Amino acid sequence: MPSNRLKKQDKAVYAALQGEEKRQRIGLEMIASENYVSQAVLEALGTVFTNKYSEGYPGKRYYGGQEYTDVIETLSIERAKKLFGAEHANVQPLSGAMANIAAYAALLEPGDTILGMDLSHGGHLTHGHPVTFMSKVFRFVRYKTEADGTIDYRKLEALAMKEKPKLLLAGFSSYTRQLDYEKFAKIGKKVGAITMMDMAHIAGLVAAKALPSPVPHFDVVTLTTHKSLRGPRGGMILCRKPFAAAIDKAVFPGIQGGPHMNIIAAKAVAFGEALRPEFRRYGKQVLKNAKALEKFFRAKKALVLFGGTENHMLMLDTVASYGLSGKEAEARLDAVGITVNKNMIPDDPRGPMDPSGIRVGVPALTTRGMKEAEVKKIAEIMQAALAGAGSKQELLKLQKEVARLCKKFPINH
Ligand code: DSN
Repeated sequence: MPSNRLKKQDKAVYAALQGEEKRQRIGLEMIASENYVSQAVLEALGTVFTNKYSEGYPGKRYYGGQEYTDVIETLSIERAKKLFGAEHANVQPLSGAMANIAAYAALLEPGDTILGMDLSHGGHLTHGHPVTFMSKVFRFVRYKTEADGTIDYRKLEALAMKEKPKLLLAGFSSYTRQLDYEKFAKIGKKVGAITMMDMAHIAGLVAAKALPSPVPHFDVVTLTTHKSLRGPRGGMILCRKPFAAAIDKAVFPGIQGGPHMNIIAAKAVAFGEALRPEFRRYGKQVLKNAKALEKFFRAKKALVLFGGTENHMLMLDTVASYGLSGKEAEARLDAVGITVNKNMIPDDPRGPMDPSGIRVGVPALTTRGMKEAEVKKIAEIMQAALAGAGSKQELLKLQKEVARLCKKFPINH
């Protein structure tokens, strides 16, 4: 809860904070990349570590007064390595985008080729979308998914043989199937490419051992700490030892300045939580909840993309399923207190601001303690909102059901 000091000193900020706190409390968060951090993580974020400049790394800083920041960053690194069985961890990236950019900077020269997944097929902006600055620095080539939602690894291999990428990139922000890590590693080896996986979305599921880990298969693995991993907003890079020095140098001084030590403290707390047995149960439940969602929408004959889900999220073609654009579907669900995001579907004929689908995820619902029965109930509400006429009265009735469910499953971990 916000402190009294903020309430007295800055009413405008306090009012917005209260509004957001309430929005999160009385609504269902189904944006696949969002979650609720624990009270302990929140506390670590709001600490005096934010006052400190700590350019450099533990034991090698450019400013004095680092006895406690060194403890925090070392703890965060050691916990991260233990959690993912990694040889090296850099916990300073401020976000997933910065982690990816730093990895490119460490591994490549300008003009080098990166082979990554197409955005509309589940990839990510930072994997080479033409609107990004990185696309001006490196030559990105994109692979796509097949009509059944899988990746054809023979085609991927042929593309890699033709394009000779220096970096073969796996990972996604809206792809719902499991990648074959061994095949990526084999193709990388065959064409002499460094292999990198961006596991931002599934990092928590990997930490919980609910999904296989890409860490043993890839040279470099980037991630964000705030999605399924349920930590503070930020990024991280894991890598094999031979890449460690280049990665550290690329993060600082290559790309970033002073690390945000309060966030690194919160990362340490979150990794500590993820090392506990409860987190394993959480990860398994996330997968079960996503499957329950898929089962429901399949039974309703909605068009579930990529052939279903093997992780924490689902992609629905809302134009084909409900005659609603992604933007319209997002607005309908917003009106009943369910937050999702509109999303491009493979080779979407519509634009990114009003695409053909929505992406729906269950990590935040699962943090509230919801299981398959509640997910089914939520899916029924979603179905009623999307398939109904969308009248104000109808949506208000559904919103009340959402509020009741939220009350029964408060955010209190
Ligand atoms: N914006 C994130 C997501 O929603 O997946 C990816 O960076």
